[in-house]
Amino acid sequence: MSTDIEPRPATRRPGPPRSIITVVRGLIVGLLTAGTALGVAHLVAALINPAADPVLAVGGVVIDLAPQPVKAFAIRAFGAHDKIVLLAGVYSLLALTAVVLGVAALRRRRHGLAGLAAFAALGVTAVLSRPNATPVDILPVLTGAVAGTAALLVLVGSARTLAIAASSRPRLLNRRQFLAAAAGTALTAGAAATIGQAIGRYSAVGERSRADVRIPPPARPAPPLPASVSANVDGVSPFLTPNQDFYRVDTALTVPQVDVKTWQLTLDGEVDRPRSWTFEGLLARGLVERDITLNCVSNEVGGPYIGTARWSGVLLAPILREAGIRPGQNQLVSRSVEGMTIGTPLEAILDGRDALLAVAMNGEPLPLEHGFPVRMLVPGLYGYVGACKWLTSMSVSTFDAYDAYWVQRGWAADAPVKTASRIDTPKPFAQRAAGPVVIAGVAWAQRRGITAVEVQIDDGPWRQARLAEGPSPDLWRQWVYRWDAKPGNHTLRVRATDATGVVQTDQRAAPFPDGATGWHSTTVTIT
Ligand SMILES: Nc1nc2c(c(=O)[nH]1)N[C@H]1C(S)=C(S)[C@@H](COP(=O)(O)O)O[C@H]1N2
Ligand SMILES: [Mo]
Repeated sequence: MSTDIEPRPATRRPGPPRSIITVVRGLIVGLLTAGTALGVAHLVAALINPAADPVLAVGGVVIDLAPQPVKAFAIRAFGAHDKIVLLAGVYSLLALTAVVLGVAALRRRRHGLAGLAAFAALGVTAVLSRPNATPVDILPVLTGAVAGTAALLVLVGSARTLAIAASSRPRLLNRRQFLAAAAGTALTAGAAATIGQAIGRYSAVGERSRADVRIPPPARPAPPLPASVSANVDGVSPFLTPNQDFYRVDTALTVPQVDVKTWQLTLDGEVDRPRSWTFEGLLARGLVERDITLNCVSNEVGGPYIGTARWSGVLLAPILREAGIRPGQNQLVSRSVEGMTIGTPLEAILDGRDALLAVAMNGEPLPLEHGFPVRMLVPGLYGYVGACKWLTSMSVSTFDAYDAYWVQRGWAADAPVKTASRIDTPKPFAQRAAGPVVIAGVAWAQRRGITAVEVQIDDGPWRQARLAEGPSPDLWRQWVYRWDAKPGNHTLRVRATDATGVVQTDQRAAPFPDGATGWHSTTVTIT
């Protein structure tokens, strides 16, 4: 029994029970060991390749492996914060395991070391499994593991000294030793992480490159938007979505930092004349400017993942034609710098719509989050089949020959935007005074265009809403309905009709696998 080996000294001052001390100490040992390992790994990753940070790599693996319902839940529940939530989850799990290992390490050093080795193995596997990984990417994990081992030995060593000495030496001194070791390790971990962050910010090549980029004025500017595209109703999404409000959906845990000086776009696969462009070379083709509404297949009925911007870019169809598409091909596979693949039906690009290699959004170079320096944009298709951000290569092939990222995960290979409408105002559960109440929102059916929007109050008849102007079928349309509201709780519903005459279906469908359907409704209280 341990009490035989380490008898409690009679002089021991009353204090917390031994088991609690062990747990607290184990907690400190575990967290500081993990902190040192991750801090050093972060620093080394910042120096060689930010994407080789093991936490980011594990997070990336989680994103890629997460089953569809989990992803859908994350997008629904956390929206644009899904990545922060994911990283917080990874860190919490790591911290929890680290604490358990820390307590174990206090008993047996080799349990702690084995735990560290297991984490290093996990880190190496995750890092090497990332797209575009190279062997040097394991350096952050390896140096992190070495630093973690050193921290563990120092901390366990001092903790050991403390435990052995507990019976014979003054407690205070030994606790001091432990605290000194802990403080030293904490400082090392904190310094490594902070320097890593600073280097990361300093080497934000994408930010600097974007600041230097000059986008020439479009050779074919978009006609000015008439004021009548706006229904002039407070609470309706602005017709053009400001860049900082534009929704963001992607799998990138850190925003890719691309330097236009080294960036290249290649076109290959089943074409007669493969070729590549520098950024300047691409711009030299001349820019067109277009107002286009983009939305995400993951958008729920009534959801926020839609926006409209004035884009400028190079027309994609002529580029493909010049390259000479071989017979029998039906897919263009786009690849981004961080390894995303997006498959677009060639037909959609070549049928006369303005598919773009976009370089500017609302008069600025593309924001980093939206794909700087170049992204694809295909009007009428959901983003996951037509809007590859941080584009770096395009390859002509067939849908039989290659499944792109989302198709590998069960999403539809071809995904034209479905006709939909949304009530922007009143907000759900709003309270309004009886009398005139303005109901308004947006409707969209890119490529076809919206020709009617109707509103239904409770189970009453469908009434025509007034449509604001719709200059192009590739744009959403604002609508307004003036309602003479009577007191009570009411349900408001909206449905749209597209230019093919098809009325938006009331059949509820989830976003998976090719876009949500159903009527958006909202409940309000009239007093
Ligand atoms: N490289 C890359 N491009 C991507 C994605 C991604 O995850 N990675 N997501 C796609 C999806 S699902 C959508 S809806 C649009 C969103 O574009 P936005 O973030 O600029 O709004 O980008 C598309 N392009
Ligand atoms: Mo999307």
